[in-house]
Amino acid sequence: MKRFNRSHFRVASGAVLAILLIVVAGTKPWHRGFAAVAQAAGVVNFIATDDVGPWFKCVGAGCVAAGTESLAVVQPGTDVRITVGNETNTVHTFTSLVFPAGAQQMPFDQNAAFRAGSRSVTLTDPGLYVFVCKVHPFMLAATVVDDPATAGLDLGENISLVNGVTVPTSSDLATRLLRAFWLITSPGNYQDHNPVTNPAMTWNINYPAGVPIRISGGAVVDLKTTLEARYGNNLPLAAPFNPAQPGVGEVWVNTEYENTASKTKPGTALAVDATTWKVTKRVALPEINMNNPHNMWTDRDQKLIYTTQWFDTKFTVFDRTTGKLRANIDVGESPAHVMTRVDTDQVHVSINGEDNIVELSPGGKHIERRLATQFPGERPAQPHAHWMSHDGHVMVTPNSNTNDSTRLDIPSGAIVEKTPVGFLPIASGMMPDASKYYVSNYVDSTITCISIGAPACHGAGGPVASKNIPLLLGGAGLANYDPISGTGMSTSGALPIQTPVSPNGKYVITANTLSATITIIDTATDALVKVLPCSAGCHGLNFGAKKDGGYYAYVSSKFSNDLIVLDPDPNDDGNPSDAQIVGRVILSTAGNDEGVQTDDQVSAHAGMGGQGVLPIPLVYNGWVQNLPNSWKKLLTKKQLNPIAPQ
Ligand SMILES: [Cu+2]
Repeated sequence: MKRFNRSHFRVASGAVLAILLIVVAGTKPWHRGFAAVAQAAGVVNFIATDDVGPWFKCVGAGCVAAGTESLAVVQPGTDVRITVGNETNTVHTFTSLVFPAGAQQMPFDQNAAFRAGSRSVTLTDPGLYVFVCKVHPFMLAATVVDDPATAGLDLGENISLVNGVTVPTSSDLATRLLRAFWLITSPGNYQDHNPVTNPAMTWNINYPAGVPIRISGGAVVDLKTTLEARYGNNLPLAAPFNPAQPGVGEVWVNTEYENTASKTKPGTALAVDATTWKVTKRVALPEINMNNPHNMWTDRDQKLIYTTQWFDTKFTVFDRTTGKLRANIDVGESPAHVMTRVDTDQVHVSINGEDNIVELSPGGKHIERRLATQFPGERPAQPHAHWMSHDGHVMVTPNSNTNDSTRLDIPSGAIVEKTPVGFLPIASGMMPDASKYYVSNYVDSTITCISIGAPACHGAGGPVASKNIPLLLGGAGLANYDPISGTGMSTSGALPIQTPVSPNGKYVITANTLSATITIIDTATDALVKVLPCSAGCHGLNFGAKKDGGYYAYVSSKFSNDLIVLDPDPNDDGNPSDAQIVGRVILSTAGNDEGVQTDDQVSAHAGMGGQGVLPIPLVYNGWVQNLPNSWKKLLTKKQLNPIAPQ
């Protein structure tokens, strides 16, 4: 089915998009070569892996070697098939993220993530199809269904995102997603901020050369030329620098993509000293082949590190000082986030591939209870990053499989409320007084504010029970991205992930992965007030104490090896409009690893894959009051009682 929408083509021919009019004449050699390998009506196979980059790896006929192992080009009528087998240790979904507008059998999805076997769908209409795993949304597979009768690879006239947003393939949003595909699926394209291994301090994405693509209005343009004209290449990278004011304690980061020599699965946990700003410890746990450690928390005494293995079924505990393994137990498929209950010090782990939160004994050695995240008979919620209240009584979950959020009463385990949110909710953060909470909606690029008791979200006419806060589309001044021209992306948040509320309850800070920006919402208005630049694949965010008062927000990025130190409120007046980046720590120790305590040697992707961030000591209301005195004495009175009247 071919669509020709003249209004879209007129938009595309505006000055900003003049590059698209550089029509590539004739049939390109690459296109002829592609046509020869293009799979005729048949099957193209992707297999799920736990490896960095080709998480959905294309195997066999139809796969195209174009600087990525996750791309296929096929003829109309081909089945695309995903197999979850022995190259991964957990469940996945194979879900439409992008497809040609109106394409048959789209969007494609499953009722629940699956552990073994195959799922397939027939791709009939020419155009670009991108599939994602809803559990691990950086897993991507792309297939172009090419009409052999037309010149260039057919991306289709318009593409739809799974949430309904539809744009021409000539649009900024379409080409930005293409750029993100080459970035994400090829680790050679990640940002190396380490001056030792990247002395030029530039960042290059290798796109395949000589690939004509056919976009809106039948225009045929060169892929690499178009992407480089729009987004540049060999861009300068920010150099590392230390904050002038030290932090307190240390900052742990899950460098989920760092490979080490003695194990086959990726991922380490690194500790950064918040005074020297150097990596001091690396924990790879080769004895258990630790697999994609994703998120961390600690016990009351701050002596243990709890971490999840997101591409596995294991929850793992190690000693914070020595790095020695303490426990490694089966909790369920794709454990994602972990927090503790302040009144009991029990440990709560979200079972992202299933339907519950598991409650473990203090120290994390035994499973004591499972808290269901949906009512009986409902689809499994597949909760990702839950949050818990200052008194240990309230838990909220973002449910990636059901586009809603569950609020639980922790002591009884009862579901109190389920609230619809946006598409693919992924993370949450809660006010220090448990008056309201915030859920980031990944595909919609929005935040939902949800009141816990009386209406506490700020609407135009006063308090409201819930509120949708745009980060990308429909805002004024900020969050007013134009998906056609691309203006406004740097002052928006696209594909938001972690979104904690500051310990004093004044603001919500969100890491946005597609826009590579950090967005700040003022909780007094529930409006976006500030946007700052982040690194490629901006993902993890948590608050730690700044020495002598105030907080730092530490921000990790998946496709980069730096950790950003953000001072959200330098003058500590509660207003984050003066927020600024005050430091950039390099997580790669290549060329500078003397004195790093480690249990394995880095073999690839040094310092990459920044996801969970855990500053020690914990500074959130409820947790900070439980710290041992040895930690308390390093904090100010205000930091020890973050919402007490001053
Ligand atoms: Cu997955």
